[in-house]
Amino acid sequence: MTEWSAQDCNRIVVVQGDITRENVDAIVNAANRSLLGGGGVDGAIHRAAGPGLLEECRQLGGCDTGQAKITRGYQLPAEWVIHTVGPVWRGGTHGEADLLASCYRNSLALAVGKGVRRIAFPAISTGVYRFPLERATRIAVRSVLRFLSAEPRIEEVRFVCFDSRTYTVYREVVDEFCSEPCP
Ligand code: AR6
Repeated sequence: MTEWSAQDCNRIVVVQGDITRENVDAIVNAANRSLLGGGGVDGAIHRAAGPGLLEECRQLGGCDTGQAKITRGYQLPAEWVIHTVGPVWRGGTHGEADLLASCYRNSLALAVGKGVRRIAFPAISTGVYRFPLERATRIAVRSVLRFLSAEPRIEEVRFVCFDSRTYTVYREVVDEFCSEPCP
């Protein structure tokens, strides 16, 4: 049985680019449990948002893996930043898949609570945290499609891929999940 419809698929967009430039209501940060910044997309978001973001993050008391917290976007085009902590890949036997799915679900739930209609995600855990890209992408796309199928208030979810390999894999997975079923 299909868990999502063509309309849900139409609310997903895959682009290659820099998430800090995204003109959406909220962008998601692939943070660490301290929420005090780091490298990769986290570093880029903090640089682009300016010092106000770190100041607000200091008040949050960190975040558990798989959970998410929300702040303002400061100097970013996005009004909100949703900070989520992906799992570090440890071979796949430490609940990594479920934790990664929770990142997407919890981020979207926070977004809905703030009235966000357009949101952009990076490829959480696939950089420094070494989650295998194809597996992570399938979890990301499946979790988002499931959420969208139950939640009409999110109009657009953008997957912002920094490099061309990530972009290609996302395109393939979205095409696979969203192709018409065989008659
Ligand atoms: N826009 C979109 N995607 C980006 C950008 C950008 N500006 N910069 C990098 N990426 P990573 P993780 C991609 O390592 O694996 C940090 O130090 C990147 O190419 O940023 O979840 C945190 O503080 C990759 O595809 O996040 C944590 O300690 C994806 O974003 C740790 O890294 C995720 O790579 C989190 O590791």
